[in-house]
Amino acid sequence: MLEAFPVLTHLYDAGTARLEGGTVVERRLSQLRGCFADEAAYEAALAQADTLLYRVTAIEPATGLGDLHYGLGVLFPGKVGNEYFLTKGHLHRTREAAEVYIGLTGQGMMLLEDETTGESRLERLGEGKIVYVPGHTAHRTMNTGSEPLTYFGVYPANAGHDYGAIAERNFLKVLVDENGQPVLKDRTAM
Ligand code: PAN
Ligand code: ZN
Repeated sequence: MLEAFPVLTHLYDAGTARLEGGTVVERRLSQLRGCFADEAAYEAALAQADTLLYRVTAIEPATGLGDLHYGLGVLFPGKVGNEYFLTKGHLHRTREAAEVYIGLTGQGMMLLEDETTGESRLERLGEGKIVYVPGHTAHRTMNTGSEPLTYFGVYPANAGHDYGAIAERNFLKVLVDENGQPVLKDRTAM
């Protein structure tokens, strides 16, 4: 029946990366305390301004088995010290839940960390790039360019977001700008 069929089409504004009809979450610098490795640079940046780092518009059409949720993200360019602006990062509450990211505009990278082995992987994310995030993998996005990085993510409706586990120990690696190039370092070496 037509009225029971959750066909949803969305207007997506490439300029503002807003998705009509979604739930909008905005994250400012003050909400990312503990995420950046250089704490002094973080406090200095925050004293200047509580900058908007990113915005995600999530669409959750249904919550049954097999349903999908999706979101449009925009992560603005900038750095704290020499560390690129980044998302909080999370594991899915349902650890098996994977996700597909599709890069729409801008230049960035995704840091993937296997929860079981602690192994890290860095994948490019930007216009024309698709990144598959397997289950049991913490994921964080960084903007390494000078334009907003916009991307679209699709995940199972039962995925859920677990921020606590990664916030407690943080990602093992940090992506920094060294002479204009993104370089992945051990957090302990910072
Ligand atoms: C994305 C993320 C988005 C923002 O839609 O939610 O990039 O990152 P944080 O959620 O870590 O703040 C996603 O991975 N959803 O599952
Ligand atoms: Zn996710």
